[in-house]
Formats: sequence, C-alpha cells, structure tokens
Amino acid sequence: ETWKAGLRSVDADVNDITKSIVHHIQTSLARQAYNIDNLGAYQATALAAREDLIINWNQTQMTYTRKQPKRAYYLSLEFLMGRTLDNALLNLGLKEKFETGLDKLGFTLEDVLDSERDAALGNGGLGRLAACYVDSGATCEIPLWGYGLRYHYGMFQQLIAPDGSQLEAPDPWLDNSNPWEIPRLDVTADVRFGGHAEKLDKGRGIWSGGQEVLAVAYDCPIPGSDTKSTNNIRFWSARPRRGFDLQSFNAGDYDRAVETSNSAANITNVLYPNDNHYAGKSLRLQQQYFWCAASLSDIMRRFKNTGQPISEFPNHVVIQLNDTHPTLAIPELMRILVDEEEVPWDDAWQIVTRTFAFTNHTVLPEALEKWPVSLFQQLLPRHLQIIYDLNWTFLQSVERKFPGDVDKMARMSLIEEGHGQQIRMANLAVLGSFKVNGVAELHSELVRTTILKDFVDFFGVDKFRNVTNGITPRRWLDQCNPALSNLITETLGSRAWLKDLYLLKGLLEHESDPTFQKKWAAAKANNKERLAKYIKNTLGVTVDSKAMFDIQVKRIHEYKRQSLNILGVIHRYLTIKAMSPEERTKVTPRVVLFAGKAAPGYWMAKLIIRLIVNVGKVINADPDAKGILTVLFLPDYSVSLAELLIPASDISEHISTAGTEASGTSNMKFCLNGGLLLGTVDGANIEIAEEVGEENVFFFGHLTPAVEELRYQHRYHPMPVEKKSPALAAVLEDIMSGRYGDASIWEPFVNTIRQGDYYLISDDFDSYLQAQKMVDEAYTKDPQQWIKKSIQTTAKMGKFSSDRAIMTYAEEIWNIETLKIN
Ligand code: 26V
Repeated sequence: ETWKAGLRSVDADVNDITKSIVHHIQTSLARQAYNIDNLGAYQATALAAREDLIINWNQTQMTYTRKQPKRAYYLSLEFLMGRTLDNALLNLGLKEKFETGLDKLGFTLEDVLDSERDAALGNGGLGRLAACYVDSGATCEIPLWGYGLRYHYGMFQQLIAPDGSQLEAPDPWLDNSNPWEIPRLDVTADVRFGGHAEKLDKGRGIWSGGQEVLAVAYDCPIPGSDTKSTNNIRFWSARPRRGFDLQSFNAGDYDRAVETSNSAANITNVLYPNDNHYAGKSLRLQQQYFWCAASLSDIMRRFKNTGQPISEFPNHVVIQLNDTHPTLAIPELMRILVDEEEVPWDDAWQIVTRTFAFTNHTVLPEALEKWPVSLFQQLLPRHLQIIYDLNWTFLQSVERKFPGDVDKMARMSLIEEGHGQQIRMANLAVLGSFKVNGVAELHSELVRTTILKDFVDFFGVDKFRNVTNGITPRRWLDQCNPALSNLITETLGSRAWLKDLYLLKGLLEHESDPTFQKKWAAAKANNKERLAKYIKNTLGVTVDSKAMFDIQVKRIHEYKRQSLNILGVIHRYLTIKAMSPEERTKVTPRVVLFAGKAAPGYWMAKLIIRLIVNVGKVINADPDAKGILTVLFLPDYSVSLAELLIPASDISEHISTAGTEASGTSNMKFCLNGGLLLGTVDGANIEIAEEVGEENVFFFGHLTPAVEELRYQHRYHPMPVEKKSPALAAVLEDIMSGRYGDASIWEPFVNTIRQGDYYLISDDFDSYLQAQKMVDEAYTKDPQQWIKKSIQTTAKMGKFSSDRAIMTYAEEIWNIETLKIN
C-alpha cells in the first residue's frame, strides 16, 4: 500500500521505490514490468520521482498562499532546462536509492537517465540562465515563479551534411509525452488580438473585437536542493478560443473556420532559433503578447486573492523582465489597471513603475528589438495608444530636464521615426522599470556609458545596476561531474559546498598534496575517457584521451569568433606540416573540439561551421598530424552534451571581440570543473580572472576601449593582412589554396577578414597564437603545476554560483524575503 501516490516520504526505502516504479509501469503506462525497455523504465521512474516533487510543490504553494509573502516572477521566453530526472533525484536526495531500485528491476540508472529527451526551450546563454535561476530560487527558498511558453518544437536538431553544412530538423520534444508537466486545464486566460481601440476620458480606453486565443497553463515543478521548497514554471500553451469561428462556419466557409483555429494554436508552435539577432516576425510579437497577457492575468488573479487593495500590488509582486522580450507586460499592466480596474492613469503608472525590473543581455545593436508601429496597429491597437500616451508625457519631462536637446529627445523617444515608425522595446523597458541591470561588471558599465547613456543622465545612475550572472553548481558540477564532486565532498568532509560555493576555497589547503593532486588528475582523466567513448560511439573517431582537450562550445556567431579558433588550428597544422618527424614528437598533442548551432538564417555562421568540419576532415586524415592534432565538430550541441563536454576540458576558449560578450556563462562552468580559461578581456572572463588569479587564466587580445579606434582604422586606413599578420595571411592563403575544398566556397568568409574585419580577427590573431603557445608550454613543461592551477581555479569559483546571483536580485532589486517550507 505504501507505493500509493502521496504516501512515500523522502526517507523512502528502496523497496517503496521499486514498487512505485512497477506500479507506474502497470497502471500509468499500462505495460508489463518484465517486458519494458529503457524508455518505459525512464517514464515510470520519472512518474515515481514526480510524486515527491508534487508533494513538496503543494506544500510550498500552500505556504505561499497562507503567508502571502512578496513574490517574484521571472518572465522569460526561454527556459533551457535540459533533462530533469537526474537533477530531481539529486535534489530530493534519492539518487542512490533509485539507482539500487532500478538495478533490482534489471536497469542501470545511467541508461534510464539517458532515455530522457532534453527540454530545449531556449537558444543559449539567456535561456540556460533562466533555468539556473529557478533552480537557485528554489534552493535559496525564494518565492520565485517562472513564466514561459510551452513550445511544441524546441530548439532545432542540428545535422551535419556530408559537405560539412548545417541542416536543421524539427525537435518535437513532446512526442514521448512529458512526465514533468502538470496540465492545468482549468487555469486559463483569454488573450485578444486585433480588433479596435477606443479612447475614453482620463486616459482610459476600450479594446474590443478581433480574435481571442485561449492560454492554458502547464506547470513544471522546480525542486530546490536539499529542501522541500519547490517552485514552479508556468508554461502557457495556445488553443483556439472555439474550435472554429462560428460565423465563418455558418456562412459555409469551412476552410476559413479551420484556418482560424490553426493560427491560434500556431502561437506556441515553435521557439525562434535566433540568438543575439532580431528578426521582426509578426508571429514572434504574437508570442510575446500572448505570454505577457496570460502571465499578467494570472499574477493579477493571484494578487486579488490576497484581498489587498490594488495600490498594494508592488508590495506583493515584482516582475523581472528577461531581456526586452516581455516588455509588452508594461503597457499590458497599464491597460489592466486603467481600463479594467479603473485606476487613474498617474496612479497606475506609479504601480507599474514600482513593479518591473529589466535585465539587458546584449549591447549588440542588431539584437535590439524594434517593432513596426503598423504591426502594433493591427495586433495591439490599445497598447499602441498607451505607448503613445506614455511617450508624450515622457518626452515632455525629457524636454524639461534637457531643454532644446532635440537629438537627445529623438534618441530617447519610445518611437523611432524614419521610413515606417518603430517601437523601441529597450526604451520602453527602461522607462517602465525601477531597476535596470547588466549581467557582468564590464557589460553593465557599457550599458551605462553607451546604449543607455541618455537614460542614465535622465534617471540617475542608481537605477542602473550590475548583477553578474551565475550557474547552478548542482547541475554544473555535482550532476555532470560525479568524479570531481565526490572528490570535493570527500576532501571537504561534507556536501555543504553545494549550497555555499565559497566553501570550495577549502580545497586550497590540499593544492600541494601529491595524493590529492593525483586524485584530481584522475577525475579529469576519467571525464576525458567518458567523452572519448561518446565520440567513438557517435562519430566513430578515436581520440587520444591523454591529449590536451581544447573546447569551444557556444552558439556560432561572428562576434564569438569560432573563426579565430579555426584559423589558429590551421596555423598549428601548417606549423606541424613544416616540421621534421623528430620535431613532431615534441609537440603537445591536442584534441580541438567545437560544438554549437548557427541560426538557420545566419549564412556566415553556417559557412564557419562548414569550414571547421572540412578543416577537421583534412587534418584528421593527414598522417603528419596523427596523434598530435585532432579537430572535431560535434553535432547538435545541447545541455546534455554540455554536461559531457564541460567536465572533460583542459582548456576552454571564450574569445569574443572585447566588449561584445555580455557575460558568458559556460566560461564559469568550465572553470568550476577545473578547466583553465583561454579568453579575451571580455564579459565575465574579467571577473573570473579577478577571482581565480590572472596567473591561472590565459588572456590575449585588444581591450574594449581600443575596439572603436581599430574599427575606424579598418574603415578609413585599411592595412593588408599580409602586413598586419603574416601568420594570418599564410593561413588565409592556405584556405584559398583549395586544400579544404574549392576556394570559391570560402571566399566570402576570407573576405570578411580582408575587408572591414569588423570583429578584429587580424588585430588579435598574433596575440591569440602567443597565448596558445603559453598554453602548450604550461601543459607540457610542468604538468603538476597545471593540476595546481586547475585546483586553484575550481577552489576560487565560489562567486559564480547562481545562488549568489539570485540572492543579489532578491536583496538589491526585488526587496523580497526567503521563506522556509516545513
Ligand atoms: C534573443 C532573441 C531570440 C530570438 C528572436 C530575436 C532575439 C533577439 C535578441 C535576443 C537576446 C539575446 C541576448 C542573449 O542571449 N544574450 C546572452 O545572455 C547571456 C546570459 O546573460 C550572456 O551570458 C551572454 O553573454 C549573452 O550573449
């Protein structure tokens, strides 16, 4: 009887667990326990673990309802969750018991964990950050919920064609059903699109007509580590309000009626696969509004249940905007307050501007969202009126503060004039928020001094803050690197470091202990072998796990400069080719690994992938490079692949043009796992170096202040690559020799460097080679010293826990308290 839902406690014994799994095989899956595959075993195991999550979830939500704490809501269009089972078992403290239980049933936990599909509802850093933050919110016992969209198709699956090109296949991740979501068919919201807006007196308006779409909630429990505190992400799914448009149906226009129902359900069909690039698609704007409107109606309903007067709203609710994607929540809350709650306009604006805080994640101009006014007119006519009214008052106050500065007014306006007016979402987000933050010290400073300078002048600098990003050490060390995690726990004497990452500094005591060093090196070796096995199984390539593993994994983008890496690889190859066999024996063997997706429409990024793959093919087939240089592009980068790659790196590359990478978070993951960092003086690399010591990182390249001047020179006083860097010129010439495929294929890429070189490859190339040389020397000449650097790096990464980051949001931005769940 004990296996019945709800009766098992966290102290469940193995017997209860096997019973529960068998129970789910029989009654939830309607299958037989003796005839089940790994996928079935996974599903039953997930359902068994889910029961514990849901019990804690209920307890947590009941406590929130009873105690009515101030709550924070994280609005993010992306939550890059990856897999859930392993993480859930670890957080519940039940992993070992489940492992034993499954073993009794004839399964290995590893195979069962591997049967789960990634939830890839995000592009890259921004989406994974949201996932780390909800983990930390639950762990730190902060009343924090996420709101997102339940896309039917997540991030596309990347395939590599025989010629090396990226191909995209859809990711129907819900096909196997998702045991981690709880459909809430009774939690819904009506979301209107189109129709017309009428203005009444005192700023009020009426919005009617158009088409309504139904938002249905799906909840995903987020367990904290070693606590009952279990938070929630509410994902909205779109459904047509009625199965068909009755009027069209009556008119006999069946096709049109069905079309209506299609377009409504379309809204949550697919995640847009752009990263750091704005595309301006109408459906994307519909996604944004659908999600903001549903989330705000839900938040408002919950607030009203507290029985507080509406003026109390900002004391009970704070909403964090993850980039500008949810900026429509600002005019939407205005609309609800003014039109529906009949709050006077100025009072409503007071409430709104005490509710929202905004995080900026990029300074790249091509990523800034702007929506055509004409599109707003069509889809969101009432919001357009509200935005115009806000802008009118705002520009008057700008004029009062900076009389006659028309350029400033034009820059700060919510509307960009020009052929076709556009709404500037960043300006609206700043205007409607009480705090604005960047994601690393350098980035926040760039936000203050460049893209939002006018707003700093206007609002004062106190509104503009920094919260350096962080990562969850549960997933990004304990879960992905058990070998190292166990060694750390054994050395420090407890697992407390997982919830207080600064405790890692206790490892420093042991940095010179040869036995400890040996164990440390053994953990790394183990992870490299694990990765080598994966590479053998998936690509059929044998890599030497004793070689230095040099890894660059992230979205493919010109600013991230995978190009610099592959050009450096070619230089290394040419150097090897020019050596005598005797000289080659002295080369430090390297395995260079790349992974990452290019946006399907980003032609140059796709060409860079193709170059990497083809350079790899030539080098890996060349006997001259055998055993000393291997170059691979691993297809279909994902959270799960990251969990395999990151623990296996000796060195990882974070080599963006200075000033372009807002923070980076994989840099933190690699360093936490004892990989050393090779990077530019950019984003969070700078703070990592401050923490782990500059002697433990390999920095190179020009600094941010030099970038503008260098670009100016490229434009007006171009210098041939041959003169600037003969080494780079030789590499480009080698590419154009046809060795890696016809020169005509690569010419457009080579031209980006020869002409304009916006990302300063030619300026940083020699410095990059210099840094690589130092990496080689440090690795070969003193292996013991390398291990020491690795230990020191991990030991000093305490700052980069997302627990620290989320507590900074809670204390410095949200003004919110933690709440213990009993
Ligand atoms: C995303 C999208 C998604 C699809 C449609 C168009 C569009 C436009 C802009 C963006 C924003 C991307 C910004 C972003 O991902 N920034 C990354 O944020 C990470 C977490 O803070 C940070 O570590 C990375 O450095 C930064 O590039």
